[in-house]
Amino acid sequence: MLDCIFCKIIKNQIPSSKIYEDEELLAFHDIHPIARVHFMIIPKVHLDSLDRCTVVHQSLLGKMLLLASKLAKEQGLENGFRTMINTGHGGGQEVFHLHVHVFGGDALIPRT
Ligand code: DGP
Repeated sequence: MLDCIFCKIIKNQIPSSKIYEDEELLAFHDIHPIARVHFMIIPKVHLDSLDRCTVVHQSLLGKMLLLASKLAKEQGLENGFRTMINTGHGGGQEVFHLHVHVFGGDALIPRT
């Protein structure tokens, strides 16, 4: 996707603070953190959102979640963390390239 900001991050066309990279996934810090530690995990293949995923993406989605747990600990979130996948305009999604937010390290806003 030519005009996708996360695709540009993958291609190193715009800078980011990367914490992990393999053939399928990339993780980097959120430019607008909402907690002391806040990073995102994205697939290198462009998928607009979770809504675009099908059964063929099952393994990829599983890898994203397992990586969330591994990286959270590496980033110092031994006591736990929160994950969030905003999906679609109604779900508050701003960047239409699938991403899992992982954040924590402060007192998080209580869920109501
Ligand atoms: P969402 O609302 O779930 O689509 O959140 C998108 C997040 O992406 C938002 O928290 C800010 C972050 N973001 C947007 N542009 C950039 C960027 O160029 N670099 C980085 N590191 N994060 C970005």
